[in-house]
Amino acid sequence: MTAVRDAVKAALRTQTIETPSWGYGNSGTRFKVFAQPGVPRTPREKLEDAAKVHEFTGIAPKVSLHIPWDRVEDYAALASFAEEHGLELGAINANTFQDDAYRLGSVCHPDASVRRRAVDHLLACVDIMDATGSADLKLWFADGTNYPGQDDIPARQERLAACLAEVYARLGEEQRMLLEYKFFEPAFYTTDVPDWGTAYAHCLKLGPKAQVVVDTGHHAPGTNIEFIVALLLRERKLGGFDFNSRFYADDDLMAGAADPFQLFRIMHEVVRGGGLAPEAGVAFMLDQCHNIEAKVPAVIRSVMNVQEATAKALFVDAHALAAAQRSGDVLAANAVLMDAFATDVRPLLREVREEMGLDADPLAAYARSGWAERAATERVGGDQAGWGA
Ligand code: PSV
Ligand code: MN
Repeated sequence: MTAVRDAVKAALRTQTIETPSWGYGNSGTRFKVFAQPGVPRTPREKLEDAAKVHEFTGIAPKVSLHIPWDRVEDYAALASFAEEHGLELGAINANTFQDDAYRLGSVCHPDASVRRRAVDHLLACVDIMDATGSADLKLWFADGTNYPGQDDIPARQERLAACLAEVYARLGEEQRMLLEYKFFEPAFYTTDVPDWGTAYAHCLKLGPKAQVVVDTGHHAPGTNIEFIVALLLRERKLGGFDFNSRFYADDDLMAGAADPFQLFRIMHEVVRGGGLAPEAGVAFMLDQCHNIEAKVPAVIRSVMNVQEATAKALFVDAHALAAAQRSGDVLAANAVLMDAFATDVRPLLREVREEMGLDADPLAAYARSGWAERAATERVGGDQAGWGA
């Protein structure tokens, strides 16, 4: 048992989780954005908050940026600021969904001048990656149609392919394009990248530097996400995750809050498919918004939830599982998974943290640190980051 525990601990030490800059800003629904005291006003202040998540969890050294929400004059200076805070800048998320020009779409828009504007933005994001040292360009498109007949479905796919190809050609040796899918919203009749199959087909045509992102909140109810993960890993096309929880739609709640068993099943496929090893290149990102709860502790909780699901997945007895599967023993095979899921990994994770020189309880340590109070006192005036706040 000690050998198993040691192996689990060693594997856990290789995992890092990337947190989203937008998770630290104010957010809400179309009904209301609730501002919170101490919320960052600038990309640097978002990084200061992210640094706290890393300080207390020890496994969140990367931060995804969103452009233009995190626009700054000097991106290299922002990267240095991140480094001074023990962080690295992670994926650059493009935004081709908030300009008036994008009413009918961006890279799939019928008007070539709008597509040009969108591609220019994506190319500018690659310039930013060059300056920050970020390896990943993360693309999610709000493109689609609301009414039958509104536009030509295959023509939109052609436009998408051409725009992606232009951006792909601009990527450097070590850079990747991560294409995200989402089954609906904001378009309701057709969505141009609605599912993993569409994203996969485009990535396959583009080449090895294009991979698919699985946002756990972007599926119809009942979709077997772990199957998608297993398949993409097998095809070496799983670029990463946007973890979050959903009850109904793209809820963006804390990862592991709604359905920790699903998160465990996903992490089991990751472990089974070799996706935990850093060389597999799977980016474990969060894509969340904390509308009613305090943001930094919510991100800490989410990181811990992903880590717990990973630890449980690492406790799956692979030999016993393979033996049960080979002999067709359905109940035994299922029991192997359920035993791992039922393992209380919290004592082990406390040990891992202490071995890393951290407090065993990240949330209590954060609360004691006084950071929330300090931010609320010092971050007064100016415009808080977020939508509409
Ligand atoms: C919109 O659905 C979204 O949540 C996508 O998942 C992106 O990853 C994220 O926003 C940031 O653009
Ligand atoms: Mn996402």
